[in-house]
Amino acid sequence: MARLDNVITNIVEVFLEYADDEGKKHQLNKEELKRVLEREIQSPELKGHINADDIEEAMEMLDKNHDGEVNFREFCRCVCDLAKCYYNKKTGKGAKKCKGKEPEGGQED
Ligand SMILES: [Ca+2]
Ligand SMILES: [Ca+2]
Repeated sequence: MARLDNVITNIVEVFLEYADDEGKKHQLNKEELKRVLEREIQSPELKGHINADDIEEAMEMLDKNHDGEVNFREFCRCVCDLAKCYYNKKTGKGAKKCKGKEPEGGQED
């Protein structure tokens, strides 16, 4: 498979594998989210942006529609945010605003 084919199918497959594990299908609850973050993100610099040790905070950060679970759309946004962080780091654009928080929340840390 070409590289982007791989990336795209992997995003879908990783999501479904964890999201369909328990509870609601196609939704990551806290336990599932914790597992996917712990097992599928190993690079220290990416781990630094989303911390599985503080799953409450990670969930709050990702759960944009506040239904207590992470759906595929929210998961994609997370992956995309991590990609942007990596991009910024690689291109030297400064990775400061890479906590995955969006201005709509109104809170800065
Ligand atoms: Ca689930
Ligand atoms: Ca949600």
